[in-house]
Amino acid sequence: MRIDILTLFPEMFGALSESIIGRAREKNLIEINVINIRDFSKDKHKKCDDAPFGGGAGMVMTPQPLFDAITSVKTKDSLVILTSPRGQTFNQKLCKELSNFNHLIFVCGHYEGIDERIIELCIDREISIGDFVLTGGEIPAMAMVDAISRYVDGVLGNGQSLEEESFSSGLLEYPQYTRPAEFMGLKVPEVLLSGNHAEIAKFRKEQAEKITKSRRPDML
Ligand code: 4FV
Repeated sequence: MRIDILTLFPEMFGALSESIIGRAREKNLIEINVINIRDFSKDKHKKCDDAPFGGGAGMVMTPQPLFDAITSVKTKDSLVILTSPRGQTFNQKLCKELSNFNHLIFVCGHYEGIDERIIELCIDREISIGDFVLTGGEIPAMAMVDAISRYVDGVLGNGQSLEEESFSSGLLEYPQYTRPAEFMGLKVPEVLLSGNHAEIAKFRKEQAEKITKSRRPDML
């Protein structure tokens, strides 16, 4: 899978060079390119934003640098995504759908957003990470790229299941424990030390159902 991320703040994406995603990039399981929209500005001062027509607070990203940056990477197989509070809410189902595309282009708005004509001309999907407003679309793009990359073969270590985890199984995830078997007087549930896989699976399903019922009854 190839992912191109268009942003005015490339340095924000250092997190995608660390840990699981970083290793997946090193192994060429996923290609992630971070592209600076400012490099495409034809303004003599490399300006990429301007005051909104009609007045109002803040600045809007100008269309020319965005259009040329998107056009520089877009192919017939690309899906162009704008991260935006106006968009469809991102969730595990949408995540899995997006992981089936060969080429994703994330456009990160900043300030008050981007010129609407870019949405009309270039954007295929507007996607939101939730009903709140951030200063930029970079963190939403990072979150989506992280979640989507987990679906690419080989990115998660052997044995890690995409099916058992929260939202994929239809339930919130059961509690996890590791060494030591007792910590600050709190013991790991005995069944998890029993080696009885059927009992362990039963225990975990019961725990997942209990947590989901109390915290997210809407999921049941
Ligand atoms: C956002 C969200 C978000 C709005 C204006 C970027 C900001 C600024 N993106 N899910 N919630 N974006 O708040 O995706 O341009």
